[in-house]
Amino acid sequence: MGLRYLTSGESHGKCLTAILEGLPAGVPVTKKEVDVELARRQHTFGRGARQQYIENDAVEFVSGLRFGQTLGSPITLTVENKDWVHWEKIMSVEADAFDEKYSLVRPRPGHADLAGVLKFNRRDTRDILERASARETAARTAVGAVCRKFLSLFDIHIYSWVLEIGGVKSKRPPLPAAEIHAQAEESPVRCADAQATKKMMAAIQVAKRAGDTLGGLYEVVATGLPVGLGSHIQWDLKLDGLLAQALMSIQAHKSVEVGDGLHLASVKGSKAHDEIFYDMDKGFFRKTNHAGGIEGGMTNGEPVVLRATFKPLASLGRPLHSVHIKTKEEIKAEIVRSDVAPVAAAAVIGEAVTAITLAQVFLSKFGGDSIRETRDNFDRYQAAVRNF
Ligand code: EPS
Repeated sequence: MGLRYLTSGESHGKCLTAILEGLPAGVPVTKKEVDVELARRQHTFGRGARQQYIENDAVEFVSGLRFGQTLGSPITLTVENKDWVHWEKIMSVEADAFDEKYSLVRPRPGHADLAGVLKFNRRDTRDILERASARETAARTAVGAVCRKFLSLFDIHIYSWVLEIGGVKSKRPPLPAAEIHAQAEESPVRCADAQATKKMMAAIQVAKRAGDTLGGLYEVVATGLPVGLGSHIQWDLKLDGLLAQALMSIQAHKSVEVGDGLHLASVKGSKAHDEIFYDMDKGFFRKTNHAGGIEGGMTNGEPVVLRATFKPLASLGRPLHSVHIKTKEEIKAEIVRSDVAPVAAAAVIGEAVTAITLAQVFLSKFGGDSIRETRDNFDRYQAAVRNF
C-alpha cells in the first residue's frame, strides 16, 4: 500500500487529527517546519476574526517520529482548536447536553448545509457545517508540510501565488517560480504584483463592509520533478487526474486547470504543444510549457503548473434567500462568523495537497522502506533516463 492519509475533526471540536502512513523511515521532520506552513495558511489578508485573533495553529506529533526522523510507522499529528473553550457545550459529545437553541436551521446557498442535512437525516445544519468547514485544511496543510519535506530531499519544490481576487487580476511576472513565490510571500494576499495587491485588499475591504465575499484564482507550480511520475496506462494513475482531484477536494474550489488549461480550447494544435529538443547536458527538454509539465498523465520533466478557482464563500453577512429546514417557511440564510476572501490561504492549501499527491506518485514509483532505499531507486532511475 502506498502513501495514504486521513483527517478527522470538526471546526469547533477539540482538535484536528491526521494519520499519514507510508513515508519511508529516516525522513528528517521538525515541528517548526510544519508550524511555518500552518502560519502561512493562517495569517493572510481576507481572513475573519477567528483566524486573526483566536487560533494560533501549531502541530503536535503524537506518533511516527523519533529524534526528529520518521520511523516508517503511521505519523499521527494533531492541531488544537483554541476556540474549543467557547464551544464545549455546543459541540459536546454527551447526549444530555443537547439543547434545541444551538440548532442552526437556515441553510446557506452554496454551502454543504442543505444537501448534508438531507443526506445524513439531521435536523441541525451544524452537524454538517462543522466537518464541511475549511478548518479541516489545517490538518491537510500539516500533512502537506511533512510530504513537502520528503520531496525537498529530492530537490522537488512547490510554489504558489494568487492571480486574481474578486475580479482584480494580476500580471504573472516573467520570473522563475521561486522568485514569483518569494514576492508573493511579501504580499498580504500572496500576489506577486504590488499594484494588484493594493487593489485586491481594497476590494476585500469593500466586500467585507457590504457583508459580501469574494472568490479568486491562484497558481501552484512544482519544480524538480523527474520524468515519468504518474502513468498513461490506467485512468486512476494519471497524474493530472490525481492532482485535479486533490485540488478540487479543497473546500470552495470550483475548477482546476493544468498548463494552458482553458486557453487550449481556442488555439490550434501547432500552437498548443511543446516542441522537443535535446542537449547533451540537459537531455530531452522543451522551450515552452503549454502542457503544464504533464503529458499522457505523466510528468515530462518540465515544471507542473496548476491553477485553481476558489468561489466566493457561502457565509454572507447579507444572506441570500433560503428555507427553514423544519417549518419550510421562507427566510434568509444563517449569518455565521466567517472569512471574506481566503484565496491566499487557499493557495497555501493548494501547495499542501499538491505536495501530498506528488509524494504519493513519487513513492509509488520509487518505493523504499528507508529513505536510503528510496534514494538508491531514484538515483538508479535518473541515471537510466540520462543514459537513454
Ligand atoms: C470557516 C469559518 C471560519 C473560518 C474557518 C472556516 O470559522 P468560524 O466560523 O469559527 O469563524 O475561520 O477557517 C478556519 C478556522 C481555518 O482554520 O481555516 C468555514 O465555515 O469554513
